[in-house]
Amino acid sequence: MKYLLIFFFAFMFSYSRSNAQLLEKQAPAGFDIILENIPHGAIDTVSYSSVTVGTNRKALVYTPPGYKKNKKYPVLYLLHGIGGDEKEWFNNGQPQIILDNLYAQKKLSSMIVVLPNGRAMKDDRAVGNIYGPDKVQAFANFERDLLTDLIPFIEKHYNVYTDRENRAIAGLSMGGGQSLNFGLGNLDKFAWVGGFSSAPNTRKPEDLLPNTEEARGKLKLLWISCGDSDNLMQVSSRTHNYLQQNKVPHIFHVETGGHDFKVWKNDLYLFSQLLFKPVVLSPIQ
Ligand code: FER
Repeated sequence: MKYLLIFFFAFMFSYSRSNAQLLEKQAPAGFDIILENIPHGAIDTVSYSSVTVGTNRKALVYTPPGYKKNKKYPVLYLLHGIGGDEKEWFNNGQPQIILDNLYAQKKLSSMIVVLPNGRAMKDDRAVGNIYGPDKVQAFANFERDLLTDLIPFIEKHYNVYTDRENRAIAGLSMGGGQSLNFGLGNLDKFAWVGGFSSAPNTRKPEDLLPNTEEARGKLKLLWISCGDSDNLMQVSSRTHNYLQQNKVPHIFHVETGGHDFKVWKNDLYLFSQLLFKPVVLSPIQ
């Protein structure tokens, strides 16, 4: 009888834990507060030669707590919005705090996170008219810079896996549109794709994913999220509707909030925990 009870409680404990993970929608209080008594990752600034742009370009690289040069890591490329640059996530979202805290709770697979500058033009700072056509075009041009300049640089200088199943791309707003366009447009390069509050640079669903059959077979995770009071919700909802109609497994996560870092930090908290793990997605959500 005693053993039966122990077994029963052990079962209930593991059952509620696994369900809690699936049902979690909001990061707990303190998820983004720095803790002194846990191990911390490190942030480097790197500079790579971009043949695409014809300049040396900067990116930030976060290596996890306990990072070892002789261990191999998967990589998440995490992209900023229209008013940002390679420091936007770092300055406003402090992903290193969120991720350090998740590592301390053993909730993350070890990964390297690269924060690029997604405005691929000679002067890539967010100055002047940030909505100008040359700047918006530069966000599209970043696809080539990423694939042919930045990714090879990272793979040369860090001990990382180079197959699609060990490469993820996600971003906020303009970076969300880039992540969906580049990720779904290059399924041979990315298996994990996330768009947070994706902007109108996101391709129309039929152009974004003409081959839904291929996506069904190749995607490990497709995450679409947006704040419920964000004016850009229509971009995410039309993508979600198309994916649903075409039975492409994905997560559509509606956040409470607008177009801001409160939402994007929560997205990072939830999305990062799914990466580089066996993910069970129900066929339609
Ligand atoms: C637009 C509205 C918003 C647009 C881009 C954005 C290119 C991007 C917002 C952001 O990155 O925060 O019409 O067009």
